[in-house]
Amino acid sequence: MPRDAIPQIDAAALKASISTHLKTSLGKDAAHASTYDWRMSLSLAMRDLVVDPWFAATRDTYEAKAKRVYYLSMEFLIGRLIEDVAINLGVEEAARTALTDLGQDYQRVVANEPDAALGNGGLGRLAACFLDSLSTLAIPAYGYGIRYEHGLFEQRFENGVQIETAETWLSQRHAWEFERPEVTYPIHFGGYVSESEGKAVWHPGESVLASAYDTPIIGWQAQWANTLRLWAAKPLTLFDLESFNRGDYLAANAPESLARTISRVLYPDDTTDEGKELRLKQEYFFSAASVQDVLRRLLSEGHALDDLADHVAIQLNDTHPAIAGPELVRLLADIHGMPMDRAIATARACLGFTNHTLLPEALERWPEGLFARILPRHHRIIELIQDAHAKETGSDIRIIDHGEVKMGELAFIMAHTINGVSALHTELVKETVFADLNTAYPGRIINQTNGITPRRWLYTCNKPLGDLITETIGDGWQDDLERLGGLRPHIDDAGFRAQFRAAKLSNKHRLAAWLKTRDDVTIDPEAMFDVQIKRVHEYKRQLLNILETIALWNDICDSPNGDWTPRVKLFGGKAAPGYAMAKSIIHLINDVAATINSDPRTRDLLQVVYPENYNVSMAELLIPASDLSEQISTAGKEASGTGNMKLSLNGSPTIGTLDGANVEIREQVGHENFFLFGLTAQEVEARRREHGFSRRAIEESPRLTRVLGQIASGVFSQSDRERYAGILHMLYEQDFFLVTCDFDAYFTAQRAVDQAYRNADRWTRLAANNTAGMGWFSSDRTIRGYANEIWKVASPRAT
Ligand code: OAK
Repeated sequence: MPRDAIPQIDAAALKASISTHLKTSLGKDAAHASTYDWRMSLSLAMRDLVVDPWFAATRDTYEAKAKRVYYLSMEFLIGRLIEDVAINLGVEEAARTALTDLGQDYQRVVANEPDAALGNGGLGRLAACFLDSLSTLAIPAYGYGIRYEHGLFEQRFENGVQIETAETWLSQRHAWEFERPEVTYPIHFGGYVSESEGKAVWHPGESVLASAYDTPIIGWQAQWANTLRLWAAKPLTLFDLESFNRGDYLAANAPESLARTISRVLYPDDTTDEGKELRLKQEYFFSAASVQDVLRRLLSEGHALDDLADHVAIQLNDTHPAIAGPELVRLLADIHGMPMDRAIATARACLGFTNHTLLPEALERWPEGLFARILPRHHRIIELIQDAHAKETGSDIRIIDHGEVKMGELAFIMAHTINGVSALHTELVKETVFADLNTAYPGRIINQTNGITPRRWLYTCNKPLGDLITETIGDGWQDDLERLGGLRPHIDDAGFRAQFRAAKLSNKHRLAAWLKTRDDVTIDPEAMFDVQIKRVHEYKRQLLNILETIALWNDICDSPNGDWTPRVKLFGGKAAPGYAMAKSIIHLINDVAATINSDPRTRDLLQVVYPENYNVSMAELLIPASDLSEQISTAGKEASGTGNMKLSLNGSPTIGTLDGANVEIREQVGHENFFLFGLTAQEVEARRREHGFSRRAIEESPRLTRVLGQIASGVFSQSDRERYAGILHMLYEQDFFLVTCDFDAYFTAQRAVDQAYRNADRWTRLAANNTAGMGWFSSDRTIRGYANEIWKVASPRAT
């Protein structure tokens, strides 16, 4: 490792650099600088430090002619970068001191940075963790995505109802990016295809430019930096002069507004597909720009297109970039003259595809007419891919079927390897969504269980615990997380347990102080913090949690002198704006919170708190402060989960079902350190087939019957009996996600949690065993798996 790549900078030099940027980049005098000015100056000073390691990485890749990974993703949920970069560069203390010397508070400046919310949830955050690990492992890689002008919407509650407003992170300058006006590609849509001398020629109807913006992603200890290249859509011609001269200003601006629309907003859907023309254009826009960029780089390095797979590994993050397959075939065949069969084989040899959901509504399908209108040449190429696949396998599985283009089938057939994201999920992928394709191509589906970066999700966000770990087992765990196992023998030491408890308590105080300042909400750090943070979806069953909360409230009211364990139930998460049931669940949680929190009988024992606008930065506060992690999805529905990993790593045991990566977490941390309940995936399937199962489950549970009666009679809705009629009807008549069937088991498991928590020593053992057992869930381990089993890449620094 060329250690000299690590920038050496002390507080004085950093202070000088910040001051210079304030003056020359921001044009501000220290006396009149705002927090924004200081934040930008600090970011630019730190960005300067990233450039040398970034150049060194590019140089080494080039010199070694190393194979590169290209990670294509519609979403990169990266959050804030200042602390992340400071930690990776090892300059956090210097930055703190420098700002203090300049009369500024480091924490206030850090908090001024808007979250880069270019993602919805799990899939987007996983992509961000992967970028961190790729750089940490010094694997040459590019992340490719869209530079959305508006990231994920901001959430407010008005009388408990979710209201969405546009997010505006780019209304300020983005400190970390480098604009690349020289890197542009034309992207075409529509038109028609003609044949001449056996060659297909696409005559597009409209075109835009994809223009690159690069953000360096620095790895642990600044050994390596990769690039996140985001594409912005721009018009080919800035405006239509002819219309302008006629005085038709609207028409004059049309090319610009048409183009800009493509990269304007992130679709706010999590696992459901809107089926919008614009969405298809977004997908093609960034996939086509990325593939053109890949080929340009390959050719500029003097490689032959036939050797593509020796130099290039392209990973499709779910089906959103699946059109990259046919686009690659189009470029190889139509533009570079490769025979079609060879073009298909060459493309496939470098494509991998990750599936992130089993929900049928999330499997993208496009109406064939729409698809053929927007991408006429790709429509034809997909037919040829389908023919080649039929010839190869003898299977009659179709990509274009019943008037729809099925992107899951396309991605599968065009990829050499398909992976699921947890052991259970991968088995279910083989048995359900891709059962037929698994038979046609046996062995093509493999598992790569997700992971999380321990740099952001422990070392940075949880300093008290990080320090204790370092004090106990030494440094080095940050990029070798399995070392956490070394904590196990210390768990028997009462002194260690006391320190572990103290670390948790200080994180709880930090969260309590933040809630007080931001929302004027008071919570007691001595109470158990019970946390459910994730997108709001029926399958994730926030509804189960809030129904149990009501039942607990009832029990406390019935036996006010019982031995209760004080709890704060914390929720965080957004619902897709068009998802009425999820929004109704949010409303119910807020209504229940208003009722319970104002009840003097239970105020000291039970509280419900739902801070608005959950995002990555809020997660960084909530996760270290959590005592109990709610992972209660209907078994068979959560592909993996990664919040489950973050919480357990931070010493927050799970109450959960056998779903997604919960199964593997439970194995790693030990069954006795996990609160299991609920039906298994197989039992779920069987139960669903029983007629009237939910009505029966309700009748058999007096607690649940009472809770639903209270909701129906308007106890939580100011006597409005209609407000939750939709939820109640769903529970009685349908309950696809089996909330009713798992209710009693969940309630019982929660009481076991209460009992364990009352014994502080026992609880600390549980919590510490979670931290000690989570070493396997580093995204470094996951990326090593992809590198060895899918991409076949190594670091040029590996000796
Ligand atoms: C989003 C849109 C379409 C398809 C899947 C998603 C998504 O976010 N899936 C989530 O991916 C995470 C990363 O693999 C998993 O941990 C979650 O379980 C899964 O819901």
